[in-house]
Formats: sequence, structure tokens, C-alpha cells
Amino acid sequence: MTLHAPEPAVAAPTETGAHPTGAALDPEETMSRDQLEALQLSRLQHTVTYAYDRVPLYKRKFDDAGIHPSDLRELADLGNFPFTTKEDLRQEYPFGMFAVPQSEVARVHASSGTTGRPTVVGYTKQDLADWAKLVARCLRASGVRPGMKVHNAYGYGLFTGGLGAHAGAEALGCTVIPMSGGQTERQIQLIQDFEPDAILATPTYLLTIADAMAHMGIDPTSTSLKYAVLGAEPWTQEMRHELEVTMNIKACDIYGLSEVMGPGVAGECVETQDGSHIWEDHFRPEIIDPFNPDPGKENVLGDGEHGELVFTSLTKEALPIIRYRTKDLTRLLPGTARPAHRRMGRITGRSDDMIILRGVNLFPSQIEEIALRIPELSPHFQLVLTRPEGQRMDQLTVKIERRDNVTAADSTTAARTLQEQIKIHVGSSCTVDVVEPGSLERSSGKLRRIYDMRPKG
Ligand code: DLL
Repeated sequence: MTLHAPEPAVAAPTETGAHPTGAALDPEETMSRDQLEALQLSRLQHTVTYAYDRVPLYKRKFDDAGIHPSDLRELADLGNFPFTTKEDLRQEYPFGMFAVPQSEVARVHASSGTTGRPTVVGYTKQDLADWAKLVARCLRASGVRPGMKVHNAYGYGLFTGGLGAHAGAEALGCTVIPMSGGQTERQIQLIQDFEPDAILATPTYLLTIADAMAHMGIDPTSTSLKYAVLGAEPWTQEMRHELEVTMNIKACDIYGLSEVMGPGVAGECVETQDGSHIWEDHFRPEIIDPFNPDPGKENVLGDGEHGELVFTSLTKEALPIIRYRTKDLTRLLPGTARPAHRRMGRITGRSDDMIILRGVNLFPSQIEEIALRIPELSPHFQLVLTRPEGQRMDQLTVKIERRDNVTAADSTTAARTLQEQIKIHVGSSCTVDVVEPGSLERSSGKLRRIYDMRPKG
């Protein structure tokens, strides 16, 4: 079975063969926007029909909304279809969202389920092949080439990062070192011994590795690493600069989420480093107002407007996903290095990671951006929320490590600067607690930044 619907004839790509970067691109990467949208429409019409026919939840939702797959005549009509949420996947736990019999599911992945029932996702063999192709596309865009050695420090197992990145690097023709997350000293040993060209990790875990190298007396700029492909959590331009300088590498973004596929939904090009291109031959993105529950197409926001990212899969077989609300806040921007594929702006945060402090909205990435501009402060910080006894006001404390070479006295001035800058740029008053280098918990994957100690209820 295949979900690849009969497709419009695709004219020769606008550019074939070698790209300025020296790598041959997929034909879909060089399509014109018109060609790409024609492909999207036929794939989308097929996907909504396929989901309606095979997944009871979609049939129920479409029927309740009074909409039928045949109502999708042009791309904008997608905006009239109901949203899908993480809650839907939880309610259908474990396999209720699958559109193929279990015997055709080649692999499952699942979320950790720390905040409720885990969400389970599945892939047919074709889905796995498509996924590997898209991760390979991201890696190549980020500078990785066939024949290179790739150290994969994303966690293996039910998390999509490890196996997803692994298959993509193999599909590109790289030599993969399947290290997984953790065991930092061992990672460093293998980086020194195996001399990889590229590393795949979360940005905060790469920071942990760089930091540990320095403490082991190894110069992080002296390794064989040239490229890093980083994702699975928000990170800022300031963090990119920090990692590129500390490790003498080029660092690009890779984005994805398990409900939509895993890593590789979007990836950044090393020649422009201006945000991840969404691979629109496989996913149709939309931006919506997260506070407007009405899906109607008149409520879909325009390119450039900030809101919540929503995805519809165009080729997935085991788990077609219609208008999935990611909770990721960003905006769509025109394509650059891959002109037909729109880019996503940096993810400012997740709507469920937003701290509302005395009426002011705040994301950890805003603090990262400000703190990293203050030379005495390190990128290692935590945000601690408390409500002191007898008070009704919440209190934010930014615990942040000073840099190794900075004295406690110098860090007092830096603390004051950070506090002032947060007040100016974010609008929140907070306390800054500058702590000893190495005293805060280090990441080995997705880092937890927020510690909410407020009384519950
Ligand atoms: O984190 C998939 C992934 C693995 C992406 C490795 C990139 C690299 P989930 O565990 O389902 O999947 O978490 C998805 O992580 O909705 C975002 O909030 C966040 N996220 C993923 N990539 C980025 C990124 C993987 N590049 C959730 N920038 C998403 C910011 C990201 N946030």
C-alpha cells in the first residue's frame, strides 16, 4: 500500500546536479513554488481521504464539523478541517490513530509520558524510508556529506531523536557512530579517537560536552568536528555563536516532533543559517492564533505573523496527521537557500512552556538571549518560580553560573546588568542568583530550564 497519490507531472527541477555547496539535491528541493503547491494539493487531498476512510477519530471529527474530504478543493480549504491535539493521541492510546493494520507497522516510537499517558506513533517501511530521506536532506543542508563520520549523541530508544538521526545519516552515506546521550567522558574519548566530522545532539548537550572537554584539559576547538546539527529544544542565535566559537564548528538547526514524524520535518542550510526550511513536499504548515479555538480558514494567520505552528502530513501511511497543533510558537518566512520551501522563524517557546509572571509572558529563550550577551555569565541557567509564604505574588529567580575565569565580585555587577536587561526587554522583575561554575545540573538531552516550586492548586 502506498499513500503517494497519483501526482502531477513534475517538470525538470530548476536546478539539477551539483548545488553551490557541492551536494546533489533532491528534485523536490529545487522545485518552483507552483510545482510544490500542486504536489501539496494532490497529496493533501489524498491524505484527508485516506485519514477519513481509515482512522475512526478523523471520521468522527470531520463528521462532527460537517466537513468531508471532498470539500478540500484548494490548499486554503485545509483551514476548515478540525485540529488534532496531543490529547487526541492520548485518548487513542496506544494504536487507535494508526491507519494500517499492525502487521504493516514497521516501528513505533513514544513520548516519555511524564505528563500523562505517553503518545505512541507508528511508521510503515515506506514512512521510515521517507523519514530517513528527509533527515538526510537536513544533514546535507547543514554541511554533512556522504563519507563523513557522524557522531550521533541524540538518545536512542523510544525517543525519535536517536534512531531518526541515525537512519538519516546512514541514508546520506555517512559512517554513523551510534553513541546516544549521556556518558559524557566516553563521548569525548570517542570524539578524540574516531575523529568524527559532525555531531548530532541537542544544543544544551553539546554545551555539556564542550564544557566537560574544557574541564578535562581538552581544547574544544581542537577536535575533528566541523559541523553540528542541533535540535529537539529551543535555542537562540546567541547559543549558536557560543557553540560555534567554543567548538570551532558550524552549527545548524534541525526541527521535528514525533507526532508529525520526528527530527527532519525542517532543517537549516549552512550557507545561510537563517532558520529551518520546512520540507513542504511532505508537510503542509500553517500558523494559527493559539487562543482562537475556531479552526476556520479565515483564522489561519498569514506568513510572517507569529502564532502556533500546525502541521498536516502529506505522505505518511501509518499515522497520517491532520492539522496537528504543535504548541510551538513561531512564524513562517519565505524560503531562501531552498526558495520554494518556507522557513520557520526560531521557535520562541512552546505555549505550554510560557511563564506568566504577574501578567507578563516570558520564555526561557528570552533569558538565554539576554544572558549570553553579558560576558561574565555562562549559558548554564535555571528559572525558578516560587510564591513566598503569605505573598500572592510569584517570584522568578534566575540562577545562572558565572564563567570560569570571572570573580565573584565581577559577577555581582553582571547580575545587576542581567536583572536590568530582563526588566527592560521582557518587562519582568526578577532576582538573579549568580552561582559557582559547574553547580547547576547539566543536560544530557532536552534540558529542563523551568523549576516551578509554586504551591499547586
Ligand atoms: O524532539 C524530535 C527531534 C529530535 C527534533 C532530534 C530534532 C532533533 P519530540 O520529543 O516529540 O521530538 O519533541 C518535539 O521539541 O514540538 C519542539 O517544542 C521541540 N523542538 C524540536 N526541535 C526543535 C528545534 C523531537 N530545532 C518538540 N528548535 C517540538 C526548537 C524544537 N524546538
